[in-house]
Amino acid sequence: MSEIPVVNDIKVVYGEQLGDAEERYARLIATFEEQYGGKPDLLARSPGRVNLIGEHIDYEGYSVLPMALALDTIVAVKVDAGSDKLVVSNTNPEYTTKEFSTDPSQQVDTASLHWTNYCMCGYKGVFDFLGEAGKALPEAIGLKIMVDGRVPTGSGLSSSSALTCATAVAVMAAHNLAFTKAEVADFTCKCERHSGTQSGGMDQAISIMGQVGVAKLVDFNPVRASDVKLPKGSAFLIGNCLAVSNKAETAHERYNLRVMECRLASIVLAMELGVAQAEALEFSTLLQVQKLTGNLEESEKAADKLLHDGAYTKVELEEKLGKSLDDLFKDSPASLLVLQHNTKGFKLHDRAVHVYSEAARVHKFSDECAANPSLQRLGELMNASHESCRKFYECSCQELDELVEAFRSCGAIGARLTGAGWGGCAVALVELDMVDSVLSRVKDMFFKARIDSGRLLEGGISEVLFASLPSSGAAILKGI
Ligand code: ADP
Ligand code: NG1
Ligand code: MG
Repeated sequence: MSEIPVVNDIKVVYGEQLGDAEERYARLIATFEEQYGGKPDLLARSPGRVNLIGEHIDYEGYSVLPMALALDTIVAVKVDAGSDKLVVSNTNPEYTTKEFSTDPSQQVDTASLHWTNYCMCGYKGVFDFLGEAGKALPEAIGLKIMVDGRVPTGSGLSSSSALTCATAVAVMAAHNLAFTKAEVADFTCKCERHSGTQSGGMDQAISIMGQVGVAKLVDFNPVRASDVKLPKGSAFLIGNCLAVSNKAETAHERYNLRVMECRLASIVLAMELGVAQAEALEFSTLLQVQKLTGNLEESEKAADKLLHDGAYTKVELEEKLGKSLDDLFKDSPASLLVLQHNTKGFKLHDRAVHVYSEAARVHKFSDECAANPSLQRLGELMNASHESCRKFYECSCQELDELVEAFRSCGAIGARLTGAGWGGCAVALVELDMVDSVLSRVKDMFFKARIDSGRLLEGGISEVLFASLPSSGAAILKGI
């Protein structure tokens, strides 16, 4: 297993894609010195990601196909041995500084929705991991921390995981600990759940394990990432529809509700397939149910036939399961919050049909990439993925649909929302020699009206519409 690279020369790890990297590091170090009165001991970086295909299936145990972005989050850290505090600040003054005790068992204050919650997730993750592995915990030491982020927030490019992962890696290194990338990918997935979203693991896996030049097919349990070479002559463009989608804020009515609907779908579908009630209640993912039908296609057919259209009500489900939903989810505060707010019931048919069909599309996409790929076929899979997210998973929004449509009508071969959705970014597949033309036409068709109405600065276009190449995952930067 590969270790997180620890290097003495910043340029080796990072210089590949951002020309101004060195300047950015120098600025961060200077701001750190100004605020904390000394240089950081080390920096850690972890990138955002774009998911090419495989949306809302990682928490069901299915493989996904993301690539790491060049856009990243850097965390600078200095050990403050005389203190028993963590001081967490940001180079962006909009994000206020907060202090914490060094106690790793403290709860993350999810209700505050404060940005430092993700740093605390990363901090706790290091200690949780050691504790679960039965290893001795290092003595908690005071830390001065400063964050500098470039991943647009609430945009489906996973700024939250870039922040969680960069903090976890910085905290690990500050304590002179060294874990493998697979270990960090695994515990950062779990620890980001302290923020209140019942995260599946894709974002942390690619943020840690991403590599220059290749997308990754990420598998779970245990987390693994294998290379997927993107087709020659193709490029992926990213556009931000400008509707912000903050996942922790809306988790009870969006993300965590979907996670719950999938769990309920797996139990009900297992029962419809003949599993006894008591045994079915142990099912937690649609992947487990797939073992009953044999394959994805059969599972999709079973879901389509055996789960009814529209929403199941709470009463209907409790009768069927012989158990109250509050009891079923009693160990999960995030799920109890979903139940507290839920008024519209649970759409099991649509969610399960999406999950099984999307999981199949991921395999078709990676198989296609492996052998003489047809861009047309890849584009069709991306389009079908968007349609399923829109129609069955209901995680798109009007602005995203409009942007996806704009990409397609401006020459993209396929386009879809990326990340959790409900706002944020779309990703489009284009022929390499069409990149400039598609960018300029999408700028006119989608972004010009937003510039004219003052929602977007003309000079800000490159931050919301750009081409992206697969970049490298997390790294520790020493010798600064
Ligand atoms: P996404 O992961 O798609 O960007 P999320 O809603 O999951 O969206 O995470 C966005 C949240 O992550 C922000 O609202 C903020 O709290 C936090 N965050 C991410 N990056 C930074 C950063 N560089 N500085 C401060 N907060 C950040
Ligand atoms: P974003 O949009 O980055 O918050 C979320 C989840 C992923 C995955 C996607 C949907 C977290 C940290 N990330 O991504 O695990 O489920 O939605 O495919 O919760
Ligand atoms: Mg996120």
